[in-house]
Amino acid sequence: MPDIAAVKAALAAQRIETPSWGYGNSGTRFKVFAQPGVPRDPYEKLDDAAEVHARTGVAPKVSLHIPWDRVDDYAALAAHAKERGLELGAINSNTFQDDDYRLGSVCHPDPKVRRKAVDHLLECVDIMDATGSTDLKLWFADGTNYPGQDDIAGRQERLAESLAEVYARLGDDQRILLEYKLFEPAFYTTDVPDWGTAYAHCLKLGPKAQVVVDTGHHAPGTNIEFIVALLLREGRLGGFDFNSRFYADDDLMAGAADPFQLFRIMHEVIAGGGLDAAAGISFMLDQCHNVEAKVPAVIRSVMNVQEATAKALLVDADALAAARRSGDVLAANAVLMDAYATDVRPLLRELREEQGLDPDPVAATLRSGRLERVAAERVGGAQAGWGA
Ligand code: PSV
Ligand code: MN
Ligand code: MN
Repeated sequence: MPDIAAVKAALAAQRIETPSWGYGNSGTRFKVFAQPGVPRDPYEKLDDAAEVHARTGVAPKVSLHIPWDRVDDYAALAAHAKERGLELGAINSNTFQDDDYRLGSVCHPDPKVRRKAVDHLLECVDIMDATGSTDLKLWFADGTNYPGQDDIAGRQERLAESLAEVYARLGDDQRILLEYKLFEPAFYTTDVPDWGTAYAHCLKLGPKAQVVVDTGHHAPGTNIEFIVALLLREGRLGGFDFNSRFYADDDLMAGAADPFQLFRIMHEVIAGGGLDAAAGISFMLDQCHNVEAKVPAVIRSVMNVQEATAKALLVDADALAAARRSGDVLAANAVLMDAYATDVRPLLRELREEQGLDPDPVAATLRSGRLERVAAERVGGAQAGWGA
Protein backbone atom coordinates (compact mmCIF):
# COMPACT_ATOMS: atom_id res chain seq x y z
CA MET A 1 0.00 0.00 0.00
CA PRO A 2 1.23 3.52 -0.70
CA ASP A 3 2.84 5.29 2.24
CA ILE A 4 0.52 8.16 3.24
CA ALA A 5 3.38 10.35 4.44
CA ALA A 6 5.04 10.01 1.05
CA VAL A 7 1.74 10.76 -0.70
CA LYS A 8 1.36 13.91 1.37
CA ALA A 9 4.94 14.96 0.70
CA ALA A 10 4.42 14.56 -3.04
CA LEU A 11 1.21 16.60 -2.88
CA ALA A 12 2.91 19.33 -0.86
CA ALA A 13 5.73 19.48 -3.40
CA GLN A 14 3.48 19.64 -6.48
CA ARG A 15 3.39 22.98 -8.30
CA ILE A 16 0.50 24.16 -10.45
CA GLU A 17 0.97 27.22 -12.67
CA THR A 18 -2.01 29.51 -13.20
CA PRO A 19 -2.63 31.63 -16.32
CA SER A 20 -2.81 35.43 -16.13
CA TRP A 21 -5.66 35.38 -18.65
CA GLY A 22 -7.77 33.23 -16.32
CA TYR A 23 -8.11 36.25 -14.03
CA GLY A 24 -9.39 38.65 -16.69
CA ASN A 25 -12.79 38.94 -18.32
CA SER A 26 -13.38 36.48 -21.11
CA GLY A 27 -16.27 35.12 -23.10
CA THR A 28 -17.35 33.41 -26.23
CA ARG A 29 -17.61 34.93 -29.68
CA PHE A 30 -21.09 36.06 -28.60
CA LYS A 31 -20.47 37.97 -25.40
CA VAL A 32 -17.91 38.88 -22.80
CA PHE A 33 -19.62 39.20 -19.44
CA ALA A 34 -17.68 41.73 -17.40
CA GLN A 35 -17.28 40.82 -13.75
CA PRO A 36 -16.77 43.29 -10.92
CA GLY A 37 -13.27 43.46 -9.49
CA VAL A 38 -11.34 41.86 -12.33
CA PRO A 39 -7.72 43.01 -12.60
CA ARG A 40 -7.01 46.18 -14.55
CA ASP A 41 -3.41 45.34 -15.37
CA PRO A 42 -0.85 42.52 -15.10
CA TYR A 43 0.10 43.65 -11.59
CA GLU A 44 -3.44 43.09 -10.35
CA LYS A 45 -3.59 39.73 -12.13
CA LEU A 46 -0.59 38.75 -10.03
CA ASP A 47 -2.38 39.97 -6.91
CA ASP A 48 -5.23 37.57 -7.73
CA ALA A 49 -2.80 34.75 -8.44
CA ALA A 50 -1.22 35.45 -5.05
CA GLU A 51 -4.59 34.85 -3.42
CA VAL A 52 -4.84 31.48 -5.19
CA HIS A 53 -1.37 30.57 -3.97
CA ALA A 54 -2.01 31.81 -0.44
CA ARG A 55 -5.12 29.61 -0.19
CA THR A 56 -3.72 26.47 -1.83
CA GLY A 57 0.02 26.63 -1.16
CA VAL A 58 0.80 24.98 -4.51
CA ALA A 59 0.33 27.69 -7.13
CA PRO A 60 3.35 30.00 -6.96
CA LYS A 61 3.86 30.38 -10.73
CA VAL A 62 1.91 32.51 -13.17
CA SER A 63 1.99 32.24 -16.98
CA LEU A 64 1.98 35.53 -18.87
CA HIS A 65 0.61 36.26 -22.34
CA ILE A 66 2.27 38.85 -24.53
CA PRO A 67 1.02 41.42 -25.55
CA TRP A 68 -1.91 41.08 -23.13
CA ASP A 69 0.53 41.38 -20.22
CA ARG A 70 2.90 43.86 -21.82
CA VAL A 71 4.47 46.26 -19.30
CA ASP A 72 7.28 48.79 -19.51
CA ASP A 73 9.42 47.11 -16.90
CA TYR A 74 9.37 43.30 -16.72
CA ALA A 75 11.93 43.22 -13.94
CA ALA A 76 9.52 45.34 -11.88
CA LEU A 77 6.71 42.92 -12.68
CA ALA A 78 8.91 40.00 -11.61
CA ALA A 79 9.73 41.88 -8.39
CA HIS A 80 6.00 42.47 -7.77
CA ALA A 81 5.50 38.72 -8.18
CA LYS A 82 8.34 37.92 -5.82
CA GLU A 83 7.01 40.23 -3.11
CA ARG A 84 3.81 38.16 -3.20
CA GLY A 85 5.60 34.81 -3.04
CA LEU A 86 5.13 34.23 -6.78
CA GLU A 87 7.34 33.63 -9.79
CA LEU A 88 6.65 34.43 -13.41
CA GLY A 89 6.19 31.24 -15.38
CA ALA A 90 5.77 30.51 -19.07
CA ILE A 91 5.70 33.38 -21.52
CA ASN A 92 2.91 32.70 -24.02
CA SER A 93 3.31 34.28 -27.43
CA ASN A 94 0.47 35.73 -29.42
CA THR A 95 0.62 35.56 -33.20
CA PHE A 96 -3.10 35.36 -33.78
CA GLN A 97 -4.79 38.68 -33.09
CA ASP A 98 -3.30 41.09 -35.65
CA ASP A 99 -4.85 41.65 -39.07
CA ASP A 100 -1.51 40.65 -40.60
CA TYR A 101 -2.10 37.09 -39.39
CA ARG A 102 -5.23 36.43 -41.50
CA LEU A 103 -3.40 33.69 -43.43
CA GLY A 104 -1.15 32.60 -40.60
CA SER A 105 1.94 33.78 -38.76
CA VAL A 106 5.12 31.68 -38.83
CA CYS A 107 3.63 29.65 -41.72
CA HIS A 108 2.29 32.66 -43.64
CA PRO A 109 3.10 32.66 -47.37
CA ASP A 110 4.50 36.22 -47.15
CA PRO A 111 8.02 36.37 -45.65
CA LYS A 112 7.30 39.85 -44.23
CA VAL A 113 4.54 38.46 -42.04
CA ARG A 114 6.71 35.54 -40.99
CA ARG A 115 9.42 38.05 -40.05
CA LYS A 116 6.97 39.98 -37.89
CA ALA A 117 5.83 36.77 -36.17
CA VAL A 118 9.36 35.52 -35.52
CA ASP A 119 10.36 38.96 -34.22
CA HIS A 120 7.50 38.71 -31.73
CA LEU A 121 8.71 35.29 -30.59
CA LEU A 122 12.22 36.68 -30.17
CA GLU A 123 10.78 39.56 -28.15
CA CYS A 124 9.15 36.95 -25.92
CA VAL A 125 12.59 35.43 -25.26
CA ASP A 126 13.89 38.93 -24.37
CA ILE A 127 11.03 39.15 -21.89
CA MET A 128 11.98 35.75 -20.47
CA ASP A 129 15.48 37.07 -19.92
CA ALA A 130 14.03 39.98 -17.95
CA THR A 131 11.52 37.97 -15.92
CA GLY A 132 13.64 34.88 -15.32
CA SER A 133 11.04 32.71 -17.05
CA THR A 134 12.40 29.51 -18.51
CA ASP A 135 9.52 28.51 -20.78
CA LEU A 136 8.43 29.96 -24.11
CA LYS A 137 5.01 28.49 -24.80
CA LEU A 138 4.04 28.54 -28.44
CA TRP A 139 0.60 27.96 -29.80
CA PHE A 140 0.01 28.84 -33.44
CA ALA A 141 -3.39 29.60 -34.89
CA ASP A 142 -1.89 28.86 -38.32
CA GLY A 143 -3.73 26.75 -40.85
CA THR A 144 -5.97 26.92 -43.88
CA ASN A 145 -9.71 26.78 -44.45
CA TYR A 146 -9.94 25.36 -47.95
CA PRO A 147 -8.23 22.65 -49.98
CA GLY A 148 -5.76 24.29 -52.30
CA GLN A 149 -5.49 27.46 -50.20
CA ASP A 150 -1.78 26.92 -49.49
CA ASP A 151 0.96 24.34 -49.78
CA ILE A 152 0.70 22.01 -46.77
CA ALA A 153 4.33 20.82 -46.89
CA GLY A 154 5.58 24.33 -47.70
CA ARG A 155 3.91 25.61 -44.56
CA GLN A 156 5.72 22.91 -42.53
CA GLU A 157 8.99 24.13 -44.01
CA ARG A 158 8.24 27.74 -43.02
CA LEU A 159 7.28 26.57 -39.54
CA ALA A 160 10.52 24.62 -39.15
CA GLU A 161 12.61 27.60 -40.28
CA SER A 162 10.85 29.99 -37.94
CA LEU A 163 11.13 27.67 -34.98
CA ALA A 164 14.82 27.07 -35.68
CA GLU A 165 15.53 30.81 -35.52
CA VAL A 166 13.78 31.10 -32.17
CA TYR A 167 15.42 27.95 -30.82
CA ALA A 168 18.85 29.36 -31.66
CA ARG A 169 18.07 32.42 -29.50
CA LEU A 170 17.22 30.39 -26.35
CA GLY A 171 19.50 30.60 -23.33
CA ASP A 172 20.91 27.49 -21.70
CA ASP A 173 18.09 27.28 -19.15
CA GLN A 174 15.31 28.19 -21.53
CA ARG A 175 13.10 25.92 -23.57
CA ILE A 176 10.34 25.96 -26.14
CA LEU A 177 7.08 24.32 -25.17
CA LEU A 178 5.25 23.63 -28.41
CA GLU A 179 1.52 23.23 -28.18
CA TYR A 180 -0.71 21.46 -30.70
CA LYS A 181 -4.39 21.81 -31.37
CA LEU A 182 -6.60 19.80 -33.68
CA PHE A 183 -8.50 22.67 -35.27
CA GLU A 184 -9.75 26.21 -34.70
CA PRO A 185 -9.42 28.89 -35.87
CA ALA A 186 -8.46 27.01 -39.03
CA PHE A 187 -10.94 24.39 -40.18
CA TYR A 188 -9.26 22.50 -43.05
CA THR A 189 -5.59 22.14 -42.14
CA THR A 190 -3.89 23.20 -38.94
CA ASP A 191 -0.12 23.50 -39.07
CA VAL A 192 0.49 21.96 -35.63
CA PRO A 193 -2.62 19.81 -35.24
CA ASP A 194 -1.37 16.93 -33.11
CA TRP A 195 1.33 15.61 -30.79
CA GLY A 196 3.11 13.84 -33.65
CA THR A 197 3.63 17.06 -35.60
CA ALA A 198 4.76 18.89 -32.48
CA TYR A 199 7.06 16.01 -31.56
CA ALA A 200 8.62 15.88 -35.04
CA HIS A 201 9.43 19.59 -34.91
CA CYS A 202 10.79 19.32 -31.37
CA LEU A 203 13.03 16.40 -32.36
CA LYS A 204 14.51 18.43 -35.21
CA LEU A 205 15.03 21.48 -33.02
CA GLY A 206 16.89 19.75 -30.20
CA PRO A 207 16.60 18.86 -26.51
CA LYS A 208 15.34 22.29 -25.46
CA ALA A 209 12.07 21.80 -27.35
CA GLN A 210 9.26 19.83 -25.77
CA VAL A 211 5.58 19.25 -26.36
CA VAL A 212 2.72 20.72 -24.33
CA VAL A 213 -0.44 18.68 -23.96
CA ASP A 214 -3.50 20.91 -23.70
CA THR A 215 -6.28 18.59 -22.59
CA GLY A 216 -8.84 20.47 -24.68
CA HIS A 217 -7.01 20.17 -27.99
CA HIS A 218 -7.86 16.66 -29.19
CA ALA A 219 -10.56 14.91 -31.15
CA PRO A 220 -13.25 13.45 -28.90
CA GLY A 221 -12.28 9.98 -27.75
CA THR A 222 -8.53 10.54 -28.07
CA ASN A 223 -6.58 8.60 -25.46
CA ILE A 224 -4.64 11.50 -23.97
CA GLU A 225 -2.90 9.40 -21.33
CA PHE A 226 -1.32 7.32 -24.08
CA ILE A 227 0.16 10.49 -25.60
CA VAL A 228 1.39 11.49 -22.14
CA ALA A 229 3.05 8.13 -21.51
CA LEU A 230 4.74 8.16 -24.90
CA LEU A 231 6.04 11.73 -24.73
CA LEU A 232 7.26 11.20 -21.18
CA ARG A 233 9.12 8.08 -22.21
CA GLU A 234 10.75 9.98 -25.06
CA GLY A 235 11.76 12.85 -22.76
CA ARG A 236 9.63 15.28 -24.75
CA LEU A 237 6.75 15.99 -22.42
CA GLY A 238 7.26 19.62 -21.41
CA GLY A 239 4.03 20.18 -19.62
CA PHE A 240 0.28 20.45 -19.59
CA ASP A 241 -2.35 23.04 -20.22
CA PHE A 242 -5.08 21.60 -18.04
CA ASN A 243 -8.70 22.46 -18.66
CA SER A 244 -11.95 20.62 -19.28
CA ARG A 245 -14.00 20.24 -22.38
CA PHE A 246 -17.36 18.80 -23.27
CA TYR A 247 -17.23 19.62 -26.98
CA ALA A 248 -14.04 21.26 -28.31
CA ASP A 249 -11.60 23.76 -26.80
CA ASP A 250 -14.05 24.74 -24.06
CA ASP A 251 -11.39 25.93 -21.55
CA LEU A 252 -13.59 25.02 -18.57
CA MET A 253 -12.20 24.30 -15.09
CA ALA A 254 -9.74 21.40 -15.02
CA GLY A 255 -11.31 18.24 -13.67
CA ALA A 256 -14.85 19.51 -14.14
CA ALA A 257 -15.90 17.56 -17.21
CA ASP A 258 -13.94 14.34 -16.89
CA PRO A 259 -12.16 13.88 -13.57
CA PHE A 260 -11.49 10.24 -14.47
CA GLN A 261 -9.46 11.32 -17.49
CA LEU A 262 -7.44 13.70 -15.33
CA PHE A 263 -6.77 10.83 -12.92
CA ARG A 264 -5.67 8.55 -15.78
CA ILE A 265 -3.33 11.27 -17.05
CA MET A 266 -1.83 11.79 -13.60
CA HIS A 267 -1.43 8.05 -13.20
CA GLU A 268 0.75 7.93 -16.34
CA VAL A 269 2.68 11.01 -15.21
CA ILE A 270 3.47 9.38 -11.88
CA ALA A 271 4.26 6.00 -13.43
CA GLY A 272 6.74 7.72 -15.74
CA GLY A 273 8.42 9.71 -12.96
CA GLY A 274 6.92 12.97 -14.21
CA LEU A 275 5.85 14.26 -10.83
CA ASP A 276 9.44 14.63 -9.64
CA ALA A 277 10.55 18.23 -9.97
CA ALA A 278 13.65 16.99 -11.79
CA ALA A 279 11.47 15.80 -14.69
CA GLY A 280 10.77 19.46 -15.45
CA ILE A 281 7.13 18.95 -16.30
CA SER A 282 5.10 22.06 -15.99
CA PHE A 283 1.54 21.60 -14.72
CA MET A 284 -0.21 24.64 -16.06
CA LEU A 285 -3.85 25.63 -16.23
CA ASP A 286 -5.19 27.16 -19.44
CA GLN A 287 -8.73 28.18 -18.70
CA CYS A 288 -11.14 31.05 -19.06
CA HIS A 289 -13.88 31.68 -16.55
CA ASN A 290 -16.68 33.20 -18.56
CA VAL A 291 -19.61 32.97 -16.16
CA GLU A 292 -18.14 31.89 -12.81
CA ALA A 293 -16.18 33.99 -10.31
CA LYS A 294 -12.57 33.81 -11.40
CA VAL A 295 -10.37 33.50 -8.30
CA PRO A 296 -12.59 30.83 -6.68
CA ALA A 297 -12.73 29.01 -10.04
CA VAL A 298 -8.95 28.96 -10.34
CA ILE A 299 -8.72 27.70 -6.74
CA ARG A 300 -11.28 24.99 -7.53
CA SER A 301 -9.26 23.94 -10.59
CA VAL A 302 -6.05 23.73 -8.58
CA MET A 303 -7.89 21.58 -6.03
CA ASN A 304 -9.23 19.35 -8.80
CA VAL A 305 -5.71 18.76 -10.12
CA GLN A 306 -4.59 18.01 -6.55
CA GLU A 307 -7.42 15.51 -6.10
CA ALA A 308 -6.58 13.70 -9.34
CA THR A 309 -2.92 13.65 -8.31
CA ALA A 310 -3.74 12.34 -4.83
CA LYS A 311 -5.84 9.50 -6.27
CA ALA A 312 -3.10 8.62 -8.73
CA LEU A 313 -0.55 8.61 -5.89
CA LEU A 314 -2.79 6.17 -4.01
CA VAL A 315 -2.58 3.55 -6.76
CA ASP A 316 -1.04 0.47 -5.17
CA ALA A 317 1.90 0.08 -7.55
CA ASP A 318 2.97 -3.30 -6.15
CA ALA A 319 -0.51 -4.80 -6.40
CA LEU A 320 -0.83 -3.37 -9.90
CA ALA A 321 2.49 -4.84 -11.00
CA ALA A 322 1.58 -8.24 -9.53
CA ALA A 323 -1.81 -8.28 -11.27
CA ARG A 324 -0.19 -7.30 -14.56
CA ARG A 325 2.50 -9.96 -14.24
CA SER A 326 -0.04 -12.67 -13.65
CA GLY A 327 -2.22 -11.42 -16.48
CA ASP A 328 -5.10 -10.70 -14.12
CA VAL A 329 -6.85 -8.04 -16.14
CA LEU A 330 -9.72 -7.58 -13.72
CA ALA A 331 -7.45 -7.26 -10.69
CA ALA A 332 -5.23 -4.73 -12.45
CA ASN A 333 -8.22 -2.65 -13.41
CA ALA A 334 -9.60 -2.96 -9.86
CA VAL A 335 -6.37 -1.57 -8.38
CA LEU A 336 -6.74 1.53 -10.51
CA MET A 337 -10.46 1.90 -9.85
CA ASP A 338 -9.98 1.49 -6.08
CA ALA A 339 -7.60 4.41 -6.07
CA TYR A 340 -9.91 6.48 -8.24
CA ALA A 341 -12.89 5.72 -5.98
CA THR A 342 -11.05 6.87 -2.86
CA ASP A 343 -12.34 10.10 -1.38
CA VAL A 344 -9.09 12.06 -1.08
CA ARG A 345 -10.69 15.24 0.18
CA PRO A 346 -10.10 14.41 3.87
CA LEU A 347 -6.42 13.72 3.09
CA LEU A 348 -6.04 17.06 1.30
CA ARG A 349 -7.88 18.91 4.08
CA GLU A 350 -5.53 17.35 6.60
CA LEU A 351 -2.49 18.30 4.51
CA ARG A 352 -3.65 21.91 4.28
CA GLU A 353 -4.21 22.10 8.02
CA GLU A 354 -0.72 20.74 8.59
CA GLN A 355 0.56 23.52 6.33
CA GLY A 356 -1.34 26.17 8.26
CA LEU A 357 -3.86 26.65 5.44
CA ASP A 358 -7.61 26.68 5.64
CA PRO A 359 -8.81 23.16 4.78
CA ASP A 360 -11.43 24.62 2.42
CA PRO A 361 -9.64 27.16 0.17
CA VAL A 362 -12.74 28.22 -1.80
CA ALA A 363 -14.78 28.86 1.34
CA ALA A 364 -11.80 30.69 2.85
CA THR A 365 -11.45 33.16 -0.01
CA LEU A 366 -15.22 33.75 -0.15
CA ARG A 367 -15.37 34.26 3.63
CA SER A 368 -12.44 36.68 3.59
CA GLY A 369 -14.43 39.39 1.82
CA ARG A 370 -11.58 39.84 -0.68
CA LEU A 371 -13.86 39.56 -3.70
CA GLU A 372 -16.03 42.44 -2.45
CA ARG A 373 -13.00 44.49 -1.45
CA VAL A 374 -11.28 44.28 -4.83
CA ALA A 375 -14.61 44.91 -6.59
CA ALA A 376 -14.83 48.22 -4.73
CA GLU A 377 -11.19 49.08 -5.41
CA ARG A 378 -10.93 48.09 -9.06
CA VAL A 379 -13.15 49.86 -11.50
CA GLY A 380 -13.03 49.03 -15.23
CA GLY A 381 -11.26 45.64 -15.26
CA ALA A 382 -9.48 44.27 -18.30
CA GLN A 383 -10.50 41.55 -20.69
CA ALA A 384 -8.41 38.43 -20.85
CA GLY A 385 -7.48 39.25 -24.40
CA TRP A 386 -9.98 37.53 -26.62
CA GLY A 387 -12.23 40.13 -28.21
CA ALA A 388 -10.12 42.85 -26.60
C1 PSV B 1 -6.04 28.73 -28.00
O1 PSV B 1 -6.56 27.49 -28.31
C2 PSV B 1 -5.42 28.66 -26.66
O2 PSV B 1 -6.47 28.19 -25.79
C3 PSV B 1 -4.22 27.75 -26.58
O3 PSV B 1 -4.55 26.62 -25.81
C4 PSV B 1 -3.17 28.56 -25.87
O4 PSV B 1 -2.46 27.84 -24.93
C5 PSV B 1 -4.02 29.61 -25.21
O5 PSV B 1 -5.02 29.88 -26.17
C6 PSV B 1 -3.29 30.85 -24.90
O6 PSV B 1 -2.69 31.39 -26.07
MN1 MN C 1 -3.42 25.91 -24.22
MN1 MN D 1 -6.84 26.18 -26.26
